[in-house]
Amino acid sequence: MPEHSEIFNEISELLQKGKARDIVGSVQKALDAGAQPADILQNALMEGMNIIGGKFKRNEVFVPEVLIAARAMNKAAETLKPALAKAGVQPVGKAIICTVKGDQHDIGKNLVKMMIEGKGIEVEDLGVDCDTLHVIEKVKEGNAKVLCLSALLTTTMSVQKEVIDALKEAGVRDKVKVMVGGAPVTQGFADEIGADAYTPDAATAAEVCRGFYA
Ligand code: B1M
Repeated sequence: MPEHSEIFNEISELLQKGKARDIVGSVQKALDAGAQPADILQNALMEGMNIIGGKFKRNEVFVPEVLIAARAMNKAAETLKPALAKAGVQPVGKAIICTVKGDQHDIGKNLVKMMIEGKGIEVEDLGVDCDTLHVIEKVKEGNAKVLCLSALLTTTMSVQKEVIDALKEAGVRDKVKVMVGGAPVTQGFADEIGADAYTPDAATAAEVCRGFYA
């Protein structure tokens, strides 16, 4: 049996049941037992979220169940955050992250944020359903070098293009590197809309983002 698989299964089950309070204890237990934070993320939390995602798709669970699982995921991720950040270095610069207008999904965005922070980059989180003009204002006023845009719906991925177009219109396109991601987003789409980078997952996003501060 792979190392820590028992506690990883326990965490996955708790996530699927939406047991936000219990999951915090189990994540801490896994950390105390020496499990790597990235493994807990990938093999316990993401695993559980994928299972609930499949059930959602097959209409075996509905929005309320997914919401309480999402809440548990966010609680567990908060518990993991210090351990993930420990691997980081001195702050090397600033980035901005948000989920685009019309989109409420924040679990992936939060993971990308945490992993980027783990690389020693300060991240300003503008939240979900983020107004495009607000994003542009933040880029104008701040000194962020990278702008990260998350979109989970086929209907909101086009808003990533809207943001890039608005950056151009405001004359600040060159001020930031734009990174895009989220389940429906592809490299082809990123190329088409003129993004500087597409990454399929949080760990790769953090690596690519760090590369922009080299
Ligand atoms: Co929604 N939802 N949802 N949902 N939801 C999906 C996305 C869906 C695929 C489910 C399905 O039908 N199979 C589907 C989209 C279909 C489509 O567009 N083609 C869908 C739908 C339809 C909807 C609603 C419209 C449902 C409804 O109301 N009828 C509605 C829309 C609300 C809105 O946003 N306006 C809705 C609502 C919800 C909840 C509120 C219930 C909840 C969100 C809670 C929350 O986020 N706080 C929810 C959830 C949880 C999901 C699923 C089940 C899980 C998403 C998730 O968090 N995954 C999802 C099905 C699925 O993905 N299996 C689904 C885990 C997360 C870690 O992965 O976000 O993909 P992900 O992030 C990954 C990568 O994509 C990447 O890194 C992350 C980690 O490695 N990544 C980036 C993400 N952002 C990145 C940015 C980067 C780089 C990488 O650079 C900047």
